[in-house]
Amino acid sequence: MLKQEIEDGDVTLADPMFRSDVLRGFEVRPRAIPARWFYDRRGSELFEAITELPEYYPTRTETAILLAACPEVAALAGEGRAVVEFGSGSSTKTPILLRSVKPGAYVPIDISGDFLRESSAGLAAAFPGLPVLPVEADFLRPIALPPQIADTPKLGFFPGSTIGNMIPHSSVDLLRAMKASLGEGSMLLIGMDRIKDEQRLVSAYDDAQGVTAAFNLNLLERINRELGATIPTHAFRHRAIWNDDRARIEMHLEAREDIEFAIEGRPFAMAAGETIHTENSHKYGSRDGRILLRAGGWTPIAEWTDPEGLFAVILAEA
Ligand code: AVI
Repeated sequence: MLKQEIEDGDVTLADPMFRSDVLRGFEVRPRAIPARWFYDRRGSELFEAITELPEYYPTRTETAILLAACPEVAALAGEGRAVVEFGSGSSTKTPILLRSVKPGAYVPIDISGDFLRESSAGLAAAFPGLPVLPVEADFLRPIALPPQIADTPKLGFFPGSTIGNMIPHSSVDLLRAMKASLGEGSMLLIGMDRIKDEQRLVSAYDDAQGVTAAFNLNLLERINRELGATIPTHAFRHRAIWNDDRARIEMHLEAREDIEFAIEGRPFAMAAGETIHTENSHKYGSRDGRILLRAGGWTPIAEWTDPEGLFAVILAEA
């Protein structure tokens, strides 16, 4: 039986997908749990804190690129497109785009109804008169968009280098699904983090204040909270490593000592030094992003980067 989670006075059952991903994640070798499970309320708050860390350059760098590039995006895309954002609208980046492109509608898509309602309400208040049409869905698959925008050309928006959290095979599938959702004549504005020196990359994912460590360890706390597990979280440490062969930062949780614990009464053991792989964050060389887009069925038409070449924003057409 699933353990009941009590939060803010609400009683909710643990997500069955979370449960099966966690149990499987501890059974397989190497152990691995999908990064999407980081984002409970606490995890989302910690991620927000990460975006403000001095070491975490992607958010502020992409924001600066968008501020400079959006007037050009508007000139290339033309007015009146429906802006379709994949993932709940970020408080700072989305308004930059919406102010420039003068959209006919804004369609945020997110699997979490809570984030969707919060971001939609905020954007609707900031842009009076703009139709905001939220869609609660998993954007990894093609989505039926609201009928009100059936005849409106679309501009997809996928900032943050979130694509980097997918392995290449899945990221190509995602780009194809986006093209199927947005339709012919659509455009896509996407952020991709660049390959850079290893020390800079590693410190962005292993910051001095330990916020990223807390974000990673919160996954274990979430498993304890929601699945009634007995994982001794203090017996784990956060690891961020650059995997050069695969061009990605990997996050792992490493057991500091031999441990035994239970998840829903099922016994598990880990020896000191064994790890759980919790996230991949792929980085792209100067041409890689455009190759990836072409593999996913998109034709890149413009690309912007910051003076240091840390991050890129690419505009592509279907
Ligand atoms: C959401 N995603 C793009 C972040 C990244 O940089 O891969 C998640 C993250 N993980 C640790 N720090 C940030």
